[in-house]
Amino acid sequence: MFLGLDSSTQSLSALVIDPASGSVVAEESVNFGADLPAYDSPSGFIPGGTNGEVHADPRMWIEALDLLFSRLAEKADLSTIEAVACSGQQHGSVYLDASFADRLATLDPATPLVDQLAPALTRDTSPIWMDTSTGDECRRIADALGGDAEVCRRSGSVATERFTGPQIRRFFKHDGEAYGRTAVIHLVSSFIGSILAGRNIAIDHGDGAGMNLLDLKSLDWDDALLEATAPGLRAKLPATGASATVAGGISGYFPSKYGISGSCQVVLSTGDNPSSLVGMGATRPGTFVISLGTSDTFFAAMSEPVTDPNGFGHVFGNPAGGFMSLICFRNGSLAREALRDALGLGWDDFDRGALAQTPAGNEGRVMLPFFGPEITPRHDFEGPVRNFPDDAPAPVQVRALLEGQFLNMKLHSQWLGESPELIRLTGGASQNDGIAGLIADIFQAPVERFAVANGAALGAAIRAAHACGHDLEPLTTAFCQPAPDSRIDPDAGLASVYESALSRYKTLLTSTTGAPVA
Ligand code: XUL
Repeated sequence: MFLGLDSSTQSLSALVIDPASGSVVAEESVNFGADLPAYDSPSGFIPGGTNGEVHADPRMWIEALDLLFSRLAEKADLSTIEAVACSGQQHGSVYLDASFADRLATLDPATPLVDQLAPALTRDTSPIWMDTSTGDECRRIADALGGDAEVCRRSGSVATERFTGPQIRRFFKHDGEAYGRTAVIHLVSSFIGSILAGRNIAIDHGDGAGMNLLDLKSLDWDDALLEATAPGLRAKLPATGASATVAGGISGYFPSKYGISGSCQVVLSTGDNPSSLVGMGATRPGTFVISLGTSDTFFAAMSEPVTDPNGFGHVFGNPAGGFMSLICFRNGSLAREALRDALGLGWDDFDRGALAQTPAGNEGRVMLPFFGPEITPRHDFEGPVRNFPDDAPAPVQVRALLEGQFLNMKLHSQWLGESPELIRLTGGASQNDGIAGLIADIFQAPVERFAVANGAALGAAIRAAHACGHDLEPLTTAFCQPAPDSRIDPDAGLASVYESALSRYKTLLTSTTGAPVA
């Protein structure tokens, strides 16, 4: 058996797979808001942050680990787990002093993890991926390197607010003393992995590339980026490593307390998007993944490591080798929910109903679907922009929003220079046939949905098995299958309708933001 964990924004979940039978044998989850109410973080982060700050309490993540294992041990026999790997929300960082390594090495099963590890924190709260507070830091890093194009050439992304390097710089600037006391900085994924391993583990190339610090050519930390970010940073960062690396055996804490096998191996962690690439069976170019969540993400394995000249898209390590693209759209469910609530609709009228009542292309009506600031494209939208009256009937508005979201996605993924052979769709709204069909028509590619909802945890379990000698191909064949009857083929007759819609969308975007769109 192999165990995959995913520490996401809202929950920590676990999934156990048995490669011999090709089945998922156990699944368990801890919801931060509902299960750990003492942290006052109903959605997994501390509400009310100012100046774009969005932080979470890392003690909540530690406490969730004990709770998750206690629940999992009740459900499944953990003595047969051969290896564990972890996935984590990307970019978030945890800051620890020199005592952390000793604390990890001497974990006592009689005392909760949080009591043993929390005293090592040098920063009480962790900035997470939703944080947009580091505009000044990004500019400083880009200036020091001679411009954003150079930061992007080295690290695969322009200096980006939520990325870890700019976040580290902000910490150094605002609390230099605590930065000085910091001995190690982890990503969320490598932090959880280090607790499991009982020692500081390396940061993999998948999640490491989301820091604006990793040189994509050498796959080591980049000295010029380190220097532009904060002093003495190399000494505070774990080493880098390939995702499929066994970091070592599990800490004795987990076998004594939860009966997990004492010979269980810990595989390096990765970010939730690289992990989902594995869990969605999309580690080879040609398959695009679209994940519909709080924010929508788009990612795909890359044939060549090209970068986005406009600086919205990112390049991360593909856990199966090579690279992947990632584009994050902040106005995902956030926007769908805002319009649904504004029109007083239920989900059924919202998607199936409205789409059935309106023609593809919406008779030329277009909406920039941004109910709040957007990162792709980067602009402080204060609400959606329409080329039609804002009191138009609800079905027209809903179609305009959904078409706008996926036209925007198509437009901002063109830098990849690749068209999808297949799209794999995941996340809450993916179950809706109307939305899935719309995506198939806009991208002119078949869309498949999956039986396993948590692609990131599944990807982690598959990575654990892969790093321990199982071939990736049979694992993905066994576990990454679309749900029966979930495939929707595109209507080839709509290709030209959506080509015209894309050019109308581009015109509206250019005239609104004033920025040219490639
Ligand atoms: C990716 C990103 C988000 C988080 C969500 O760049 O910021 O997708 O990884 O967990």
